[in-house]
Amino acid sequence: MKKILTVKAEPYDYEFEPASTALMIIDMQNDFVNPGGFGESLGNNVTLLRAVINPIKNVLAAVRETEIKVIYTREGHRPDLSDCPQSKLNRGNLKVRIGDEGPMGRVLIRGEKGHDIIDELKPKEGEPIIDKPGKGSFYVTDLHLILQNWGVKYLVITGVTTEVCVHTTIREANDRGYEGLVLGDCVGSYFPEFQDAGLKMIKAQGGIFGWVTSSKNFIDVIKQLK
Ligand code: C5J
Repeated sequence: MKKILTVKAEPYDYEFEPASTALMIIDMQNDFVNPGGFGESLGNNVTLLRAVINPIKNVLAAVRETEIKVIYTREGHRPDLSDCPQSKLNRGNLKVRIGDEGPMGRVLIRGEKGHDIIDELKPKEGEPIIDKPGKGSFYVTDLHLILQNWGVKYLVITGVTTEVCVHTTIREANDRGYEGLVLGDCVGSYFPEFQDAGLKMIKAQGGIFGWVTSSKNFIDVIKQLK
């Protein structure tokens, strides 16, 4: 028999089947979250993003005790930049551009320290990493294929940044028929006003893109699975 759990969420309770659920951890990379990375070189304060590390760590620990799957993403490019559109390279007329040498190696380049997942949230064996060249996790990746092969319908979404890669991903997921739940304290933005608006936009109009809740609400419910 199917086991269905219910989490208090907005705009209304979120029902999900743990066996068909995956936790997504989006772009928790040194380049976005740590000082000296791409995010900071754009003039951002990384402290706001670092606030999500502990809540995600707690969710990850709880999820790893259950049958819920875990999947990571990283934004970045091939060393020869052949998968990076010229528009993305040029945008912003920046001092430090994608592919340039930085304190953590070449910025947003696969294989470099800056591109990798932060030490606090390293994936375990069996938790795939999707390398994506864009903001959306589905765009030119095998994410959809993996989720379909796993039989996943419910996506619990965490990571950075709220209004960019998290938003693009939940919109893409929504169009593909997934039921997305964003854990509000596990997604972060460099801009408090975008964090606020970003979460409101997801749950507006009856959950136009999905649901929003807290890590505590989610953990309290999945504890029942132990
Ligand atoms: C950005 C992301 N903000 N992971 N990437 O460029 O949200």
